[in-house]
Amino acid sequence: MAERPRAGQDSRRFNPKFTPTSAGDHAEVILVSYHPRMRLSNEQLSAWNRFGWLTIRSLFDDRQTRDLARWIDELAEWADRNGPGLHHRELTPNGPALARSEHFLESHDRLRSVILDGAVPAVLEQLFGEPAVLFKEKINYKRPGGAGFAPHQDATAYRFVDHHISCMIPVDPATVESGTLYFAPGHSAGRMPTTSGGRIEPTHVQELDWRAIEAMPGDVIFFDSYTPHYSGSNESDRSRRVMYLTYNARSKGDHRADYYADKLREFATEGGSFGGRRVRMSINDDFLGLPVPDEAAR
Ligand SMILES: O=C(O)CCC(=O)C(=O)O
Repeated sequence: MAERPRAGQDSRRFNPKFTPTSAGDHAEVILVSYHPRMRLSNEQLSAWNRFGWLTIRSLFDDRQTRDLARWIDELAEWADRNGPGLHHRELTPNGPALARSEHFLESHDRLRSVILDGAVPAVLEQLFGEPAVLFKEKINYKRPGGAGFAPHQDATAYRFVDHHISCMIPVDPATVESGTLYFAPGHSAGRMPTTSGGRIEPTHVQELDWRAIEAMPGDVIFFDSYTPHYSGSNESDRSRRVMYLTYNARSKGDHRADYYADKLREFATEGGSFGGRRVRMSINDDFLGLPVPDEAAR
């Protein structure tokens, strides 16, 4: 295990080390500690290009991860006070539960600095080959019994720019039991055939080579907006809180305000559910949860 910088040590002199867990067959690499001048290895970059996702272990240390969890709980409290932020609920077998909070960048200074500075934008700059601009931000709480997501590509729901990279930042263990993500290689093929609601066509889903990617608090999974993914429901007895941050390349412009204005307009005109069958959290019909009106959850 490489030495971590100690308090007071000049971090600019600390030389981070990457330890690939295999010779390139998995997009799975251990980053021992973040450093502002950190470079992704050629092996990491080729795994990224080949698979469309990249797991970096321990990108955040224990203290940062505890802070993130606390700030995410603050957002959850905002949901009960009508904001700030946009909040969505679902009906789980255990009763109504908060499913998602989004659009909180302007309202939470500490989260804003994690989103706009430091390790995540530094990695993204290398994946895009240029600086990144935030497109959207959200928390999926996946409380016990919370629903999963049908196989989809995010690109079909993200208007304004045709390519994005997201990262998944868990503050609880994201395991198969708690409903972590399954990814399949295939991003380089572009858009796959979809249903009218934006899910990948079932026949196509069966042909993909799905892999469960588990992640612990501190780890970050980066994934391309064309990478197919889905998740199961949370069968564990604790929440699986995850922050998702989505960015686009700076040369493609800043579209976050347009994205949220468009989403709010569409939800206002079409309602918060898909015909009362499923709760509507995204532009696409990929969330498998049951709708619950806000009042029922209080
Ligand atoms: O959090 C999850 O389980 C999956 C989320 C997802 O795929 C999405 O929000 O598009």
